[in-house]
Amino acid sequence: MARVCLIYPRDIGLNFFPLGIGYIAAYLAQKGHQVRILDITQSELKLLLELPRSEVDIIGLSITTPQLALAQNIIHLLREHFPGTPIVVGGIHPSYFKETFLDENDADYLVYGEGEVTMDELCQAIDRGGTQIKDIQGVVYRQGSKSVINPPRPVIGDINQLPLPLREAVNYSAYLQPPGLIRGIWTQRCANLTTSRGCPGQCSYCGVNYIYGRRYRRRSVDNVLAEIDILVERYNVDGLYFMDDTFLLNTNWVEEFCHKLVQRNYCLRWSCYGRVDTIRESMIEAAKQAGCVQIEFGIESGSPAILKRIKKGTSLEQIQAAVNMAHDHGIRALGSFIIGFAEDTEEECQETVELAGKLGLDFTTCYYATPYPGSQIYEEAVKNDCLLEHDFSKWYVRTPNIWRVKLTPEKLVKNRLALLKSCRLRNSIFFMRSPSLMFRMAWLLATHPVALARSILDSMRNRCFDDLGYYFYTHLEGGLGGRNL
Ligand code: B12
Ligand code: SF4
Repeated sequence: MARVCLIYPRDIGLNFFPLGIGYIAAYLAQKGHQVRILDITQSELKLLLELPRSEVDIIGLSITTPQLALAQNIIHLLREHFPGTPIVVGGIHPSYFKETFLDENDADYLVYGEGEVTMDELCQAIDRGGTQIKDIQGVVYRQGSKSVINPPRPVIGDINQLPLPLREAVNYSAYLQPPGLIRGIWTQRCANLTTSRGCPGQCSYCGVNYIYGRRYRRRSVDNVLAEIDILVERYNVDGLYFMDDTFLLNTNWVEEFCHKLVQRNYCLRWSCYGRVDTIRESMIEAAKQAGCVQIEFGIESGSPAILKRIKKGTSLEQIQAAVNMAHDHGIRALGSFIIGFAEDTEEECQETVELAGKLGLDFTTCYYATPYPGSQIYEEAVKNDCLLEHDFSKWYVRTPNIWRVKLTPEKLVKNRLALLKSCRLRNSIFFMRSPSLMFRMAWLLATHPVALARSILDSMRNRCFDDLGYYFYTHLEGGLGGRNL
């Protein structure tokens, strides 16, 4: 069996436990491999040099598009310090670029799609001397100067069979530091987890289905509760952040889960993502009783025409009803909007700005439409030769000129600022209602002057001081360290 080191390139300061790597690690450990996890920012790259060379047979890296630049730096360093050690890449970015990734980057193998079973089979094959790799579904490998793409692997049918993410491979308490993940709520130890894979939606800007497909697979209620038992008993958590793309789906499941969670009497407070068209009164009532304090809705637009074009499948009535329903049950409603899809007109953007102003959300975010690889709009942008920025390291959902759209960057900036302005008071109240978050922000600002200066420059460059906090966290690099053992 192989000794595997899985690396998570952490490009943002946010302290989420990397669940993808955690699941791969758990599956490999279950199959008898020895696994360690390294979660590193750019400024922590020296940790790579501390890895004992003789104890690592295979290195795996998890890569989404925002993580690409840091991942490339890591691969470069690994090649110098671990010559001859096979490097495997996985995650949505290499999965999408499976035809070209190995040619353009110095990695040996690529696992595309859902990674657990493929990575185990690949590690076993490498351990046996590299034979039979051609028979492993979901792998891309090099043969001479070309990449060979093996057939895809079907997704795992019953995800209850997967072992729980290997949190014990890291200093997990460091991921639970205050202010926790539920913004503005006093949870001291908040854990992230996921209960499902895939999403039945087909939003044109989203890449989720590229990895998991449209079939929604959900763990059983008891399987999820067993994970929560461990989180409470072993790590003493008091908050949960469900990272499912759509947690509030299937009323029966949510209600059963909530009722059983209440019986546990853990008094946890939790947050989740929801679609405005799948929530139901009884579901929200049960969620409230079980400790739900916050629902994040992807609202995206106030224009019915845009909602249709991006295949969101929701209506303005459903949006308002969902926000009201959350509020009626004392649950905070957060919403995110997107401005600047290819065909958006000025009038349609105005409708979005107006809706954001009147919805009464507790916290509002707004980004520019960004055609991430894996999404339908990326395919269209490439086909129509609309990409203006080809260097992924410059891609920010807060940068208005990644691709050419109908509206000029100036108009996009103007509309986004107008939207954020209309929500600034509520956003500020939301932020200020969290003393722990305020205290921590003030402390970080004072102790990281370089990150502060760089974030002010970024805000000026992108003409939006609402984003100062985001840029600051982005530049924090290692300031929230201590995650690795
Ligand atoms: C939670 C989440 C976040 C969180 C936390 C992210 C984090 N770093 O942990 C927050 C809110 C911070 C976030 C932010 C953003 N996110 Co996000 N996020 C997600 C979400 C919903 C879940 C991620 C997750 O935990 N998945 C569960 C695990 C189990 O799946 P997984 O990581 O994909 O891993 C599996 C496979 O990919 C593969 N695999 C992964 N790594 C490896 C490594 C090896 C070696 C192998 C063999 C296999 C393998 O095997 C794993 C198990 O099967 C995903 C959507 C999704 N469902 O994945 C989007 C997603 C990853 N995010 C996305 C985007 C665009 C963003 C933002 C740019 C959005 C924004 N508005 O700012 C930012 C960028 C942040 C950043 N710089 O990284 C896109 C990425 C698209 C792309 N091409 O890269 C996704 C896919 C959603 C989408 N709309 O398309 N995100
Ligand atoms: S944006 Fe949300 S609802 Fe739409 S496909 Fe992606 S995960 Fe599903």
